[in-house]
Amino acid sequence: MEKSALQIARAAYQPKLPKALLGPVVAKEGKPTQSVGDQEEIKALFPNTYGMPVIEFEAGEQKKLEPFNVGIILSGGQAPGGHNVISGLFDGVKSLNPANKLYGFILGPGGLVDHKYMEITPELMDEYRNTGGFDIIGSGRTKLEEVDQFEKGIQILRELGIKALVIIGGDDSNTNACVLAEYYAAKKYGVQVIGCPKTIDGDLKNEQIETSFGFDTACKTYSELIGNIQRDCNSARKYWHFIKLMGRSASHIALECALQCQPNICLISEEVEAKNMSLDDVVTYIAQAVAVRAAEGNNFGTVLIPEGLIEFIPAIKKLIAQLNDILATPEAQNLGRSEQIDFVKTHISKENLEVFNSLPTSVARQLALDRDPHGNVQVSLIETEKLLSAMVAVKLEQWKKEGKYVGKFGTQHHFFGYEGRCAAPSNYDADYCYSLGYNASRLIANGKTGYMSVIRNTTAPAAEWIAGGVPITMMMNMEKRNGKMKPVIRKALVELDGAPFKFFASKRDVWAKETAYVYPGPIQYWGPTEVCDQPTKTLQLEHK
Ligand code: FBP
Repeated sequence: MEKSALQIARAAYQPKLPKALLGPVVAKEGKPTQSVGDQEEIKALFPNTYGMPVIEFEAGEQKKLEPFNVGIILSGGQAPGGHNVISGLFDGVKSLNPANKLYGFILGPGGLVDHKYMEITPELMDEYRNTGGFDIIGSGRTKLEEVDQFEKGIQILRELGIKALVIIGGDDSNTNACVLAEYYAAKKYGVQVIGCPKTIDGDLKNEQIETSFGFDTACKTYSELIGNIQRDCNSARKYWHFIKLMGRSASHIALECALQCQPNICLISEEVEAKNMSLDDVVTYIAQAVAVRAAEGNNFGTVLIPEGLIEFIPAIKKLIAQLNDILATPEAQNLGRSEQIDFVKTHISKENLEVFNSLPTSVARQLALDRDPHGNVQVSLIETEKLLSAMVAVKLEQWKKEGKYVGKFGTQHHFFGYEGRCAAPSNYDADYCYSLGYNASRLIANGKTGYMSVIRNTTAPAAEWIAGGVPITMMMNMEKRNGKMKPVIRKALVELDGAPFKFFASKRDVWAKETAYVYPGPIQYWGPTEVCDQPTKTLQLEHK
């Protein structure tokens, strides 16, 4: 594989580890834990993995272990740093015994079920250290939830002598990891399952998990691009740029980019829901900002839009909930696409039908059609940025007719998501991911299963980071998925009383009116620590 000069230099970077992981460790166990909600139901569903203690590693003596093999799976959307989780795990496993082997299952959880795998050799590993992407073994969105899949999995795990499986994924994939851990524990199959918190969306976080990996690099990449657009915007002074940002339901990415770039407007879906705003309220809010800036001669600006916005407009949320139930029925599942739309139209309530019919056809179609394997609406396919700018144009035209000055309204549209998912990991993600992987090897060595690898205190220098494990059941509650109540990891949405949102809310009126843009520039890998090693603004504000 031919490499760029940056890739060659970056390959030599040795990621930092928490001090506790630099030598042999012992596991210090805390008190028994409880799930965040629905304790009785979760306990009944996970009798073998419920209530386990939180673990923190300390320097100590490592028990002698027979050689063992480990399997790894990358699950779901790509996130910068995945290769470093693998290299951390690889180095950790080899440090315990050089004869230990690491196997990667190809193209996600489906690789385990279909017995598609490869050994990760030292040469192969060296090709991918500190690089972005998941291409070393590929990723996929197959949902691991059927006994038949677990049984096919155990066949290949036994064949390869695999003692533990590490699943790198978001909330849904880690939920599946926990279900698998419980199943193997109940059957006494002797295979441990460990999860690792991944997703650019930043919504896999809680009291124990500070952030999911990839969020840092993805946000810095989008912020570079938004900064570049803002500079262009402030140079030409003739366009309003509508920028949609990935992040699925949660608005963490949009909020972090707003904190980094100070755009004129950033919508936060969670706030739209809390304030019970309609689509028209959102449009009016943007149009007002456009008119205020126009009055000052500024016919340009930037609007950041979280990709899940549509789902959070209360009337549309209600509609989606009913569509989900209808689409999950066997009757609907057996229909073709166009028949499905007619079917839902005749089965939804009158109130929801009105909302459905009021939406532009393309949005209505998207809401009524495909779900991903976990039952989520595929929000990345809805062009909210175009929908909003078109509706703002109509509103401004209407105000103009009423005699209000609205200036000129030229627009450009962007959607940033894939641009950041495979970026070369920032120093933060390179170190964080390597530590998560290395730490997973210590959880395995200590016989743990049903745990998520966790590294905390990450706003401090890496040496002071805290390494350990959290039982996955601790993060669970019951939620409706594909029409049924299921145990799932609770998704972390933007908290409106949290420090990052409060800081943003205290500044946004000034940013809306003035041109207060910040241009963050590209991620730097070498140089002063205040330029190269800073975590996200979200994390910094949360830890203040
Ligand atoms: P994960 O939750 O699997 O990490 O995926 C994140 C994400 O990038 C979302 O932000 C986005 O909505 C989705 O994946 C798009 O996925 P796909 O490319 O498979 O359609």
